[in-house]
Amino acid sequence: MVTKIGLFLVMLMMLFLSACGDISTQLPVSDVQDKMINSILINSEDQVIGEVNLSEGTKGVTIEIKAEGLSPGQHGIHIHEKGECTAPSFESAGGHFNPTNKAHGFNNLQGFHAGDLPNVDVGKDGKLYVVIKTEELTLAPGKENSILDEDGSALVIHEKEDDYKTDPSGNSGSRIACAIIK
Ligand SMILES: [Cu+2]
Ligand SMILES: [Zn+2]
Repeated sequence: MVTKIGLFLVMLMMLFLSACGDISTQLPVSDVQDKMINSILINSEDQVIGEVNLSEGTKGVTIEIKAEGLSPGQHGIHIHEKGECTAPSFESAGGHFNPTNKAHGFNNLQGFHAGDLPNVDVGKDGKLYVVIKTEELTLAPGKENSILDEDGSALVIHEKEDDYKTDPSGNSGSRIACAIIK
């Protein structure tokens, strides 16, 4: 509410100022729509194995992942709470991003974490290309569900598939790849 009123006041001010002809007549465009995050994905040996691109539109955040050198099959992936990817364990990224204090998993009655994402399927060639959309997250700073909070966040790929119900991490095994989101 406060931010809405604040935004309204800023817009009024912009209108007033542009009416004076002192500044550009171009109206301010929301930076949320334009924000794009590009990050490298590293494995537990600290080697670059791909990239992660995030953008935000009117319907939430789009996460694009390109990677290679992964083991074929289903893998759990999540947004974790801290923007730190220290190999080999990636424990530095903390737990799942969970601003609403829920339990883990889409099939958990007390769930789910805002950072929970659907499993991804790595091909027999070890390659992954996937685009995931989520309305649970935002890149807009200052919001409770912003993954661009003070310490950033991280996208983590796990060894095994997420069972969507075991708290706190879906029994998805160790962390095998990590990308900083800052
Ligand atoms: Cu995870
Ligand atoms: Zn979770």
